[in-house]
Amino acid sequence: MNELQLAPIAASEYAGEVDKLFWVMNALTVVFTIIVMALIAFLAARYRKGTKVDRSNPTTHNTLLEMTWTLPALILGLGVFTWSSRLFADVYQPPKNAREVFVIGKQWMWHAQHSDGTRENNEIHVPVNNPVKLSMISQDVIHAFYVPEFRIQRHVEPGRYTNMWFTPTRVGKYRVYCNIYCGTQHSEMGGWVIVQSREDFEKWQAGGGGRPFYPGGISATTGDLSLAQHGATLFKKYQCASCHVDGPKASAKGASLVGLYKSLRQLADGSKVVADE
Ligand SMILES: [Cu+2]
Repeated sequence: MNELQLAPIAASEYAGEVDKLFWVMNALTVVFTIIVMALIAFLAARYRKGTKVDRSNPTTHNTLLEMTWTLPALILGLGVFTWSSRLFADVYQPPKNAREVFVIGKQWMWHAQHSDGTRENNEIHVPVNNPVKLSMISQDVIHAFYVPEFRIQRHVEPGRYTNMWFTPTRVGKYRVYCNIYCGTQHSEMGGWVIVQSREDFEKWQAGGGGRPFYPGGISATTGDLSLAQHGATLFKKYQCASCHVDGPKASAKGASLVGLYKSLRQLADGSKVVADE
């Protein structure tokens, strides 16, 4: 890899968009810095003490000049604001066809589970050119999942799911960093996103994927069940069905949970929310 490169390679669709914004903002900054510096130098030289210039009747106001520098600056500023806030919002709105991967952060490792039940530690295998949605939660303190080549980062918090997504565009291995200080071995809390061609990914999946040994913790109980199957086990174990009955016998004790996930529900105050993760 080129030692002198200014930024890591762009390996996701989002990375390309972030880089465009980054370079445009840099270019604008450089252009305006040059204009201001040149004017300072020119005016300082022209009006320095002792030079023979007309100092009578100095200009105090010039509307045209003021508009010429404030209006374009306002438009450019609002343009950059709109552009960047769109990008910012975009990373939290995964497309419907995204592959979902659940990520658990804990001191000091990343644990991933694919929706088919395949599990991995400190590695996430994904196929190239396919959007991937990460649903993340922490088992202990606040962590942050960061992949520089994808230009994405988000906090991973205990007791609350956070999401983000990316579409990898290049086959390769990309480092995952924990990007918020989370304890003694924070700097060792890393991993890899392994982007494979579709064929290689299918081979990897067919071969059973990761399924690593996992010492203790949340997923030790899940075996090779998918999250939905694991949920069904819990539903039976805690006898949720004694209140949350489905069908004609539905009692007033608890609402039916059939089809709950991703449906629109009305809350007691009348507002409506999607029952998500
Ligand atoms: Cu961490």
